[in-house]
Amino acid sequence: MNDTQENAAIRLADYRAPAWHVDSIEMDFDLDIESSELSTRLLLRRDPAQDSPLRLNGENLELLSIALDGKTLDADAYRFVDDLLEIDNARDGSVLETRVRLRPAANTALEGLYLSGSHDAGFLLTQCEAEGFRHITFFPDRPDVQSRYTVTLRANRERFPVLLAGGNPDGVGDLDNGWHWVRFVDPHPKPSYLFALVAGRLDKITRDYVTADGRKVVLNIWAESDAIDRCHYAMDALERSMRWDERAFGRNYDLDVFHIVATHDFNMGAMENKGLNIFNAKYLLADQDSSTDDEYRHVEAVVAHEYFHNWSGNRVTCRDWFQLSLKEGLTVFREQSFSADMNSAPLKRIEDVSLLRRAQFPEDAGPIAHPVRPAQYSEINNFYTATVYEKGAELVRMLSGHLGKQGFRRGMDLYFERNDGRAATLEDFLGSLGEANQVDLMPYLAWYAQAGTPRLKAEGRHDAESRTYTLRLIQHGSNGHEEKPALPIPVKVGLFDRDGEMLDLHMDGQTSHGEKETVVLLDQAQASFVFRDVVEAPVPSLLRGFSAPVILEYEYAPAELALLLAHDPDGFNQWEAGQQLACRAYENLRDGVADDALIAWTDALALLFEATEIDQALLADLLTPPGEIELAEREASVDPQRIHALHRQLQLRLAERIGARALAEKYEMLHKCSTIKLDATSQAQRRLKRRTLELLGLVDSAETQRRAVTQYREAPGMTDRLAALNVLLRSDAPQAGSAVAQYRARYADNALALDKWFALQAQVPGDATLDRVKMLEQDASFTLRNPNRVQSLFGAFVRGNPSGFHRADGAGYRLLADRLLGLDALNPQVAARLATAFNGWQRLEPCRRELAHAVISELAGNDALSRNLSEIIVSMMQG
Ligand code: B3K
Ligand code: ZN
Repeated sequence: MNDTQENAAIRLADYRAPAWHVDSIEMDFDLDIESSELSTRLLLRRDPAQDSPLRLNGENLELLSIALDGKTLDADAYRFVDDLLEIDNARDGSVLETRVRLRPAANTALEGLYLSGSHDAGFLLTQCEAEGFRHITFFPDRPDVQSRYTVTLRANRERFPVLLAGGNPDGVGDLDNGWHWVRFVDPHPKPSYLFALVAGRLDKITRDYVTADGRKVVLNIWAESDAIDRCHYAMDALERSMRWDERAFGRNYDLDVFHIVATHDFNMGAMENKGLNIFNAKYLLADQDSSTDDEYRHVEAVVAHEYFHNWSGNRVTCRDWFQLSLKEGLTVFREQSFSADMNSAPLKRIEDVSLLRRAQFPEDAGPIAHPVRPAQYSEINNFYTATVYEKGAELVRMLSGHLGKQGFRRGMDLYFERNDGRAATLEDFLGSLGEANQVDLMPYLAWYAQAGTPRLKAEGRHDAESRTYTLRLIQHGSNGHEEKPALPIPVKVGLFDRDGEMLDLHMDGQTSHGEKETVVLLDQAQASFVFRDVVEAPVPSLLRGFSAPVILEYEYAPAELALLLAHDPDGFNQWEAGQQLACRAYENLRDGVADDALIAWTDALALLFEATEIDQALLADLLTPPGEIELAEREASVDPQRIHALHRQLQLRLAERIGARALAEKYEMLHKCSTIKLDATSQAQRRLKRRTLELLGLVDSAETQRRAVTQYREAPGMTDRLAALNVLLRSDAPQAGSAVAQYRARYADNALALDKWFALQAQVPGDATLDRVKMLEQDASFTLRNPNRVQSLFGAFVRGNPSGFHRADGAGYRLLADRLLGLDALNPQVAARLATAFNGWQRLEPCRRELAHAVISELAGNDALSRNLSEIIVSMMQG
């Protein structure tokens, strides 16, 4: 993102260490729904090397009183202007006391202290990352200021029986008038963004845990009473995560209690506040009647992610927000490694790479592209992106691959040891990893500094006489015209003979003689690598395991991809060959000049469909070609509706090739063993069953609709139920209406299940869906105030339904723009995230581009937009 509002931009290059630190902070809350009051006492420490006045951040705060070193300040001894409180005469060791009033019920932005749920039944909670703490009290709200927290919560006992904050419990007691108090002390100094409190009526489940180093910990998960029974899976996942981090990284938990709280009103997935994680209910609650298999896995992954932050983020935090990927990329990588260990590693890799291509590659190719470590921002909340998270995780994966498992562990041990209690930088990270292994990893910094997906061109040349195979690799940046420094790109390579056997690899100067797979490192613009004793021209399997986040360009013949699809023993690479072949098949259909790839792809999959030994979940993924968003990335002029039609045709050709009968038999076979169990085999069967039913629907509509009705009625769990409803909706089945109504009634009281109901309907392809979306907005349960609901209706429509959103008449763009305005007034973070759906508009075909441009320019001309939304819209106009 490139901000032209020069003065609003915050730059990495301008970083200065804090002039004032806060060694300890005491917070005393008097909590209530409409109005809460808070007294804060800061013990200040001055950096002797700097001479700036004391300046504290504060936003939307009503200052009730202020005193320095015990004396109330005169009005001319401080100034509160532009969200900064400047105080005269503070000195090293001064104590500043402020009292402020907060309005939680009126806080619709869900940042700072706010109310979740209704006035009468809801509870209070906080969200501080990135800069929410300044909405709670005056403070140097930046992650390199770390303090010891003592937090006392006071509230009416009946209305707020549960009072929680991060840290260890340090006393409770009764007060007058039916109020009570609870105190927490956190022994670990922390940045303000990790502060949290929760107050209200909540139930809990609890478990005792003993860490590998012998600490007794009480684990509590809290939720409203109607949801508490859906927290058991998360508790198991938490315990698995804690054990895994002890084993895999030697990291133990470090407080006496660990709380997780579920809320339905949350701007993102979850938050790793020290000792008091707060979760979007979507990533915590799970039960078989209302959660799909995918959702179970997401709960496990997010519970792990937030828990892992306790070390990668909390004990070692970020010096400034430019280093965000230091904690996020690293923690995503740690979560991915955990999930790969808990589930199937190749399937996890397929899921992660698909997400990268669907969410991060388009981001990197459009106007909001930014480096993993951005150089500047206007609103930091706009930088919690797929680039910082997912690409950031790929960079850590490359480093871990470079060092090997043990070397990476050695490096991580040194990183944690050296930086414990510090606010660190990416240089600190690369420095520790490198030093522990006596290698220089600093060249990888180039990856953190440049935006865009690099392209890697590969060419192979076989020389029969010398029996050598020369692989030439050439890298170039994403947009060609810009000169970018060369990146270190690790390329994992295997070679296949024409029978699909892997060759033993021999390279001069390499220790790994005779292995089937090796990693070559391209660390300059281009280089050649020579393999010896290669008798015939091999088929190279490149970038195995997706060893670097690049776009690979290699001129495979369709038959070569089919060979890899049939024989590659590595599940990820097998899938990848199929994806590349499917892209070529798609181009066959689009261009109408050849059908060699189409035939190769469908033939290879028809064979695999009959294979008995193949993993059923992998087969389901193999039978799924790249989605419409990925296909659009390959086009210079994008017509999303044409892409949708071709994508459908591609799958139709596959279904025809496999044949209605084979599909029906497989479906029946899988349907017979329907179960509610969650083990890997049962999940795999459901995944393949869903895919089979979808393909069958393309060749035998009426029969499939009948099957889907039965499946919907008899489904033992949500995975089957939702899959059936989806097929009914997408095939416009006569039975769809009653199934939709029945689902609505059945889950009237289950917000997360209703979210899926909105999303499924919003994602039905085609022009008619826009009117359906407008109708769904009228549903009694729809509200712009709840981020999950907004996401399930509008997010699903504008991001998950390209052919519905990109109507040729521009009505989708108009609808988005209108709702963005309403949403921005309530919740700027959610509005800004939704607005990124305009990404890629410059590559639309001319008519749609013109319509999108008109709508975006109109938004850009609106000077009432929040800083969040405005930054996104301004970037869209610039790209
Ligand atoms: N660290 C939080 C995200 C905070 C987003 C602030 N807008 C969750 C996570 O990545 O674990
Ligand atoms: Zn995170």
